[in-house]
Amino acid sequence: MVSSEFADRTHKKLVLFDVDGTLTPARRTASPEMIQILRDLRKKVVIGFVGGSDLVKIAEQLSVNGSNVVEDFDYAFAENGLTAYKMGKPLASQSFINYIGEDRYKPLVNFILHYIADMDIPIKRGTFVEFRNGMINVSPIGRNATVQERNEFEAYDKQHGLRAAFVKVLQEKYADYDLTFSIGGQISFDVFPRGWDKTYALRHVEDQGFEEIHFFGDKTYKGGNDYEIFTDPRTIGHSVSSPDDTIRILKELFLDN
Ligand code: M1P
Repeated sequence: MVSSEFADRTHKKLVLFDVDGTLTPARRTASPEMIQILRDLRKKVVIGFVGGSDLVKIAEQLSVNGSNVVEDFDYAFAENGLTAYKMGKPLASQSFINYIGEDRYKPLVNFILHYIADMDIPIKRGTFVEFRNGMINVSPIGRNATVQERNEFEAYDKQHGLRAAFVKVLQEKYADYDLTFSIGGQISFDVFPRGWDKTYALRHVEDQGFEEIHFFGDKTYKGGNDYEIFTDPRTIGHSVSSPDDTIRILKELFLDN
């Protein structure tokens, strides 16, 4: 049985969304049309987001006039679900540092910083390693890059494969750490224990009695950070090319009938 908290919905279905490239353009805010579609959708089904970023950044993208994003969605999953809320209330979570331990983390981060220091790329900014609850995020240009600098780095990386080469080195050197390295965005990659990809969020919802769990994402190809949850047997996956494509499919499946 689906929780009585959701008794007002017409369908006992859960619809989960990736954020960047699915609900919003990369690292940008959601359009007024998308916000309206989500409000309409929430009257019919239970909705949630599953983002790789931390909650502060997702809130910047999805909050409307300072609204509380963990209340605008029934489920809010940041950092792949390592930070999780249901109806505005926090759910239990684990942390990357507890899992990996200080003794193993230190050599890993030292190696990453040395590697970035030795990278010869057109420009560097700041915040090369972002330490989050459920993962670390590693960026050769640095997370302080502007939107234009991000776009330029992304294009440069497409040509030179910098992140892919970096990840390969880390996979080999730290094979015994059992980590996943996921290139989900424009300027960085995420590092987290194996299994802590977006399917992690499903453990919060799989026993909640939903008839169907839908997932919408743009990086659904192998190696993309939506791949595991998109292909998971517990979800019905939808691969989208942009937020407009998400709107189109939502209308077709849930709203235009
Ligand atoms: O949501 C996808 C990714 O978005 C950001 O990536 P980037 O800054 O490289 O564009 C990061 O928050 C990353 O953790 C996340 O997976």
